[in-house]
Amino acid sequence: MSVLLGGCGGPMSALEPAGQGAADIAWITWAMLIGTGVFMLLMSAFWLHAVYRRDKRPLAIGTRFLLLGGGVVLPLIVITLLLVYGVRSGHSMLPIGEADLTVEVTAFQWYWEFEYPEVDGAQVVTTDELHLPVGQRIDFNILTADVIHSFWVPVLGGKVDAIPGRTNTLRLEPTHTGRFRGQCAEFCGALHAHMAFDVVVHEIEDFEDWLQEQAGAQR
Ligand SMILES: [Cu+2]
Repeated sequence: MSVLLGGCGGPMSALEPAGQGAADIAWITWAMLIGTGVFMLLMSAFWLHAVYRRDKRPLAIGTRFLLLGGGVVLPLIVITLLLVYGVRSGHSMLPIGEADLTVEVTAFQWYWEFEYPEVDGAQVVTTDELHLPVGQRIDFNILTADVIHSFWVPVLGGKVDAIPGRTNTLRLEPTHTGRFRGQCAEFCGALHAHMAFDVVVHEIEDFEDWLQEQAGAQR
């Protein structure tokens, strides 16, 4: 098992979440994987039983019960649960309510530019390196300077496209400090595969210090 899952960790793993949105996505991934696995085993057991049993008379369970239960009631319950969970976790990645920090993201062929709030009139901008504070709600206003790209930090949450002429906003909330990695998730030309960036999640005070330091260097 550890051999099979050996490639699933690391700084870009959606299965090792370090953010609220990614944790929601990882939870539903495991729930669906285990749920469908159990269901498949159960169905396989029924199938084996049907094929190999000696008594060929119809089962005692009514076909009506099986059809209504398996064809109407079960899908209704599963789809309703998925819908409620999906809407709730989807909303947590939308800019609803005040954010603690807003970062302007601009995608270029083939790099990323990140613009942080001004500090005493100095504008801090980084390229291919995104610095964030832990435990804060952060809105990313995502723009593109040329073609369609897609902003994605798998350990933090879902991905959102950068579309010419539009600003798309994604909210992420890092829950762990550390160094992670993001990647453009929309084919955008010859160097698309190289359009990755580092993500550094700091303690809040360390982030403030970093921002001050960068602003000081700009002056
Ligand atoms: Cu791109």
